[in-house]
Amino acid sequence: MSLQTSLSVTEQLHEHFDSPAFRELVPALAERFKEDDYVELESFLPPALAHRAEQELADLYDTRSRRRDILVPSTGNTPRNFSNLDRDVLLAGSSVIPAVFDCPALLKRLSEIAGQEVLPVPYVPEEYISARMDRPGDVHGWHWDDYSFAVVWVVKSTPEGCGGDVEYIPDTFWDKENPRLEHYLATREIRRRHPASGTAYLMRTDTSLHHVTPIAEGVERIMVCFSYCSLEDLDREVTHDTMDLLHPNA
Ligand SMILES: O=C(O)CCC(=O)C(=O)O
Ligand SMILES: [Fe+2]
Repeated sequence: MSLQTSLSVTEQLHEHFDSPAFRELVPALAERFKEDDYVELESFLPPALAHRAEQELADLYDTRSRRRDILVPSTGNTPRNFSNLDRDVLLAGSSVIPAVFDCPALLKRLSEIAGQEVLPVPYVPEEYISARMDRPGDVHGWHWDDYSFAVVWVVKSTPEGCGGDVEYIPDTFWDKENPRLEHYLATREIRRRHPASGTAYLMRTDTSLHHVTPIAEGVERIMVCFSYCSLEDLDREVTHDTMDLLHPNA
């Protein structure tokens, strides 16, 4: 038996995120994150674990996913059109995704990159979720997240030019009563990114207005979103309107 297969998922993740190769990337990522409120972590998971998680997700999308086609009032009635998996389904059906969320070495690296403590969110249904866009026009409309940070692992990306782009506007403020999207979209520079399959990105999600652009026919995009908070988040009142609409069974 190879060393790799004899290690548990937790141990493999620890080894990966604590490896010299991963740690060496951190200073440059931290610099970039300070600048952009966004950084990409290429080949986020070790290949064997990525492959395992992909297979688990494929099974879960076959059997446990729910189609969502809604407008979210608190983000200015922007659309969500995709299928998704909630946290409890991922907990029961994936040996990898829950372990990624909890991995102490990952939290340490994320904290170094963010320049502050990055912690698991205190609201269990929001810990990790997955969404798959697979119908023409499927879109994850403009919004902010409830907590400060998200790591979005793009399990499967779209070809360039077929939609599925991440666009964001940093340094924006979410007023749930009056989100003023038109104001931000009309007056601010929109930054566009296209994270490749297997890449994860860390974003400052409470102050970045962000969305995923509508996909073209015949393409598919699958992601897993891990949510993290700051120490400051723990002291403020956080509501979860969007989560409650998108994951009503969680
Ligand atoms: O799919 C993405 O890249 C973004 C997902 C997202 O913003 C979210 O789930 O809150
Ligand atoms: Fe988001």
